[in-house]
Amino acid sequence: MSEVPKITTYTGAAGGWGSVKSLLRQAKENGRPASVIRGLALQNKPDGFACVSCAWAKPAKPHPAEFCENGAKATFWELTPDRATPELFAKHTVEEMKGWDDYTLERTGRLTHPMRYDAATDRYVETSWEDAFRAIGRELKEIRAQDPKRTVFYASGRASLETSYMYALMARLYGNNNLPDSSNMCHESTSVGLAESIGQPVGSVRLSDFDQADAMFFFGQNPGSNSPRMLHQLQEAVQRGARIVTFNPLKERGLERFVNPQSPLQMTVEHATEISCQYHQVKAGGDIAAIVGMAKAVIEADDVDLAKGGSGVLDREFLAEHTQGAQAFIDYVRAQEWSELERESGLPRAAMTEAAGVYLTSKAVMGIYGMGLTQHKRGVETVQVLVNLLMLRGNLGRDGAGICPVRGHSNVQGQRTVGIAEKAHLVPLDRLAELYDFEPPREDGLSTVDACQGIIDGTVDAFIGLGGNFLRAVPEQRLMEEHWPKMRLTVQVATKLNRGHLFNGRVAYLLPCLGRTEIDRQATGPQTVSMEDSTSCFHGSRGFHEPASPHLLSEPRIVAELAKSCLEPNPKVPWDGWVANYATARDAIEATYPDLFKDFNARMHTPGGMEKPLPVRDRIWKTESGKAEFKLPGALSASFAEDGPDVLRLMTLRSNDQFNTTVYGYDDRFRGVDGTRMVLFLNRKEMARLGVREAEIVSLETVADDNVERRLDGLRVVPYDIPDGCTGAYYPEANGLIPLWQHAEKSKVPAAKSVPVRIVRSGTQAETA
Ligand SMILES: Nc1nc2c(c(=O)[nH]1)N[C@H]1C(S)=C(S)[C@@H](COP(=O)(O)OP(=O)(O)OC[C@H]3O[C@@H](n4cnc5c(=O)[nH]c(N)nc54)[C@H](O)[C@@H]3O)O[C@H]1N2
Ligand SMILES: Nc1nc2c(c(=O)[nH]1)N[C@H]1C(S)=C(S)[C@@H](COP(=O)(O)OP(=O)(O)OC[C@H]3O[C@@H](n4cnc5c(=O)[nH]c(N)nc54)[C@H](O)[C@@H]3O)O[C@H]1N2
Ligand SMILES: [Mo]
Repeated sequence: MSEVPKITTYTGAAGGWGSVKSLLRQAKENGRPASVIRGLALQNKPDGFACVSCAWAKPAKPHPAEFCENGAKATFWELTPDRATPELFAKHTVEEMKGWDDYTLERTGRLTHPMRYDAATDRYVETSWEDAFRAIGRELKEIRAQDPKRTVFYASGRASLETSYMYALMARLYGNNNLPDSSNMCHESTSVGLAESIGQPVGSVRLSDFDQADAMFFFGQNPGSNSPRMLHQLQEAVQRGARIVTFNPLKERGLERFVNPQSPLQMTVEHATEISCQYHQVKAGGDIAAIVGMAKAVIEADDVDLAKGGSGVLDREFLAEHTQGAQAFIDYVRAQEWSELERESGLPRAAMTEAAGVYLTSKAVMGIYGMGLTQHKRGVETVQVLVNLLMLRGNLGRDGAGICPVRGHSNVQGQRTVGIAEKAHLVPLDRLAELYDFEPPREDGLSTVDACQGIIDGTVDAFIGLGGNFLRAVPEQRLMEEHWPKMRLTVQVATKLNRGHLFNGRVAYLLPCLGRTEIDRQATGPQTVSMEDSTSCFHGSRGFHEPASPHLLSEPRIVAELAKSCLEPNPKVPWDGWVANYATARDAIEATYPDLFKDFNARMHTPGGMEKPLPVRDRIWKTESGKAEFKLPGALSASFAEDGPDVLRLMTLRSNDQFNTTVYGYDDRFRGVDGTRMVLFLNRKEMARLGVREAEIVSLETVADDNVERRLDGLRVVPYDIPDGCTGAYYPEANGLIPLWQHAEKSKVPAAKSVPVRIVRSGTQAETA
């Protein structure tokens, strides 16, 4: 962090030379360009490795360099020359390291040795793998003997299909479905919402649809930072005449204009493509109202057309043959007053009508969305209302049309596909019972929010983390950190040190693993792993770099050793065989899910990916009614916040220089914030109304009457183009402000995008640059 932060206005496009400069800065800090640059050439190639950053689709005909600024940063970050060695841990107590920020913790480099937490000295000390697995196994067995439901098996969305399959099976053999994953904080609103509405828990579009769409509606997703390779598809679409309409409280640069760093011509003249033809700064939590407003304009247009003797603008054939509940939705929409829709969305009627105009004049329409829709009280309903809008004109199961949730972690969708799920009905338990000759637990397990509650209540005794930074990513940080150490056992499988590793159960281990970019050698030679992208295509991935330390084990090996340490041997479960040859683990996946993974080993390196069947593409609806279902929202506001004179809706945001809790640096280029992450965005009108000055240092307090204090100090006020009544701060710094119970009603995704807060003034002024 620099001494004096720089706050400016960024005028450039996304991509372009800014992107190249940022990359070079990372490369320099990384100090190892040759081996890493060799790696970048292999990124997202059919014979290379799947990027460890986002889950965006990987085209069959990749660019020579099929990576983006942030994907390259992720590779650099994993292949850093720095090492967090036992010597580092000998020098610093864990208490001391709690004073380091997220950037400094990960900047210590790759973990090199298995470490045990020693409470007497408050230090991590080196241990051997044998001792670690023996001690962990002892604890896990004892807890299991008392009650297997008191252990939680968390997964961040990065682990491969092979690892994930083994991990989920381990939990079920152990005796629970306690398999929360990062998806519980992310696109669970998608998994629940789409499954109910269209009978498929994932999106319906493939990459090829981007060549055929006439219009794309973007809600609450920021491709410029979070899925930059997607900007290529958007740019190409715009260049051939497709229209993009964006709904986002913030003017995100990637959705405004883009210069493709892969195009020499565009780079020479810095010729930017305007991405969105309309940009609507909807209020946080205002999307249900905005979408209903569009639907209202569509229905009004339909009325007009019918009155003129036309056949209407709705796809009546589709509605009749394929859907249920259309009339109820149309009646609902008619009943909503424009004034209410304007108030709840924060948009004028003309904006909603104009957006509807694009919808009505497009044959193939896509609805694309991210955390701006899913992380709200009514996140599930918001997703479903977007589906309703698409269905009015038959925009499902048609080329160039469909629903497109942009998934986060590189294999988060795949983890669900192969059994990491706390909901028992999502898993073929009978098949597992038959294959492995055991009685799987049938009761639902703990989601992320449930696991947090269990940790606070003391009903969870053990936490196993397969990657991630659970304590930092979840809400209610203060209480979580306070109660976490009461657990009997905590185990973290990780590549780098993070804050979550500094809070430990009575027995605690930090187990270092290989990253996906590294060569994974097992008994039968170097191994490949596989992932599933946002468009439901599976990809093989081969590491290319020498491991960061000779002591690292692969994730499949660690999972297998954990399983063997606490479970009785089962001749049907060849843990060691799967580790010796991951292809045999893929055979097991295929045997469990024959319809999804037919000829998996033979097809996993298909250019563009091996397609998982998506029934919605063929207009097959695996819902209860056998039809696509219109669902009605419980209210027009998606937010917990009840508007009051001093209540603001806080959005917790990602910068362009982070991957979740991993902070690469302090430069949020597109938003003009450099050198600090402790900022609070407010528009000038609100600043005047609330009486706060530019660069004033303020605190935030959550507005909730549950007698829990939630406060964040030291935020610097930054004037910003953001709707009235809304404010923004960075995730994960602001996570302590989110009450655990403020989650999406139906999916339990923490409501991180409109936390009700108020500003508390202390009268301090920051230094300005
Ligand atoms: N470089 C990088 N890439 C990433 C990640 C990362 O941290 N860094 N994270 C990965 C993960 S796990 C995920 S889930 C994805 C996340 O990627 P996104 O889904 O893009 O998530 P966010 O950046 O949290 O928020 C998205 C947008 O929602 C807007 N927004 C906030 N509230 C609302 C609202 O109420 N309505 C609307 N319409 N918009 C709103 C914000 O202004 C922001 O532009 O990216 C993945 N890729
Ligand atoms: N306020 C707020 N909170 C949020 C969000 C938000 O928008 N706002 N977003 C939510 C979302 S969408 C998500 S997905 C979660 C993310 O939650 P998590 O997935 O739990 O967190 P990450 O920050 O992605 O985890 C980073 C850590 O993963 C470890 N790691 C990296 N690579 C590997 C690997 O290959 N193997 C293993 N074993 N470990 C590895 C490293 O130690 C690194 O420190 O956060 C959620 N929390
Ligand atoms: Mo995510």
